Amino acid sequence: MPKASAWESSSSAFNEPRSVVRKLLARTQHEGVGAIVRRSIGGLELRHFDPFLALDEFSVTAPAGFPDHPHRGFETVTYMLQGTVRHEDFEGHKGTIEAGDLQWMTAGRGIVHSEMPAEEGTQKGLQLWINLSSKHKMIEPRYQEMPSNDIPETLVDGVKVRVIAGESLGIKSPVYTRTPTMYLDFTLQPDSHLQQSIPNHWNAFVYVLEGKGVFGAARSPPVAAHHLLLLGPGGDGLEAWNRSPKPLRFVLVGGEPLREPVAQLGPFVMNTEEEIDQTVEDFANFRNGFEKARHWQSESAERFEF
Ligand code: FJE
Ligand code: FE
Repeated sequence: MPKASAWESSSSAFNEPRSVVRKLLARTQHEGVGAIVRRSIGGLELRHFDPFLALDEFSVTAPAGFPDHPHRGFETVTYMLQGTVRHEDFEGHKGTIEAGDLQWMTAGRGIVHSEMPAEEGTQKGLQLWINLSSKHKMIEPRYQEMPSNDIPETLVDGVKVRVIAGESLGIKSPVYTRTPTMYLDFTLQPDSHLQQSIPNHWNAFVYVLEGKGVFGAARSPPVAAHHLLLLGPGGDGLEAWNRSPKPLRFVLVGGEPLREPVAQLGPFVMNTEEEIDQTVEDFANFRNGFEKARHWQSESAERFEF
């Protein structure tokens, strides 16, 4: 038997690589209160990418942040890159999300919470919004939280992966994805190459965090940080190369499309306009999951009096 070559041993088998069908630069915009986000999914250029509703690369420096606000009908996945965010919700669930940590929040029928910087300096991270199917929009809220040390990680032939959701290079995340989702954080050293399988029929994208990478086809031009790449529907895997002298870091995210109508009003995402009207009414009247919003405000709101 010949010795496995570098890329064979760092690969996961697939038949046909997917190609990049669209490239989008995420420009900065203001969100929350004084916070800055690079929004790639969820903006005017790309409204949704089923089942994904939004992808924000956020940057917050106190006193900016995301003070008390509601969510209904989807999940927010917060993955910290730098610094610390403090969160608290109307049920008394609170804590900090530090660099490398993950918070997978299923808002379901309703959450009201705040997400604020917890340190000096700039806090950075990614927040992904994943839609829930009509069957699951009104489920009880729940959290899955993983401190950095608990996120499965491995290094094979210059390719490091942190498995936020799904499976890669022989390791698996314990996170339960109500909407079937994969979420992988890759760092490729110079001259390394990756092959990662992606389920057929799933929508999938790459978001580049650092460095420059070649994705999809070996002859395509390198792509720099803050770009979103949509992968085509054909094929069952991603091929990526780092031919630059610096590390390349990107996330690969995929999900099974829900193929349902989306009605959105800010942080409320339902299937129909009637359900959105009902949600606005529920929130205003503290009903159907928003009961605890009546007498709650976050400690940060008390401190800063927004
Ligand atoms: C917001 C609804 C929201 N991007 N990235 C409306 F939920 C939000 C919001 C966020 C957010 C929070 C974090 Cl920690 C990271 C985010 C939007 O809280 F800004 C508006 N306008
Ligand atoms: Fe939020």
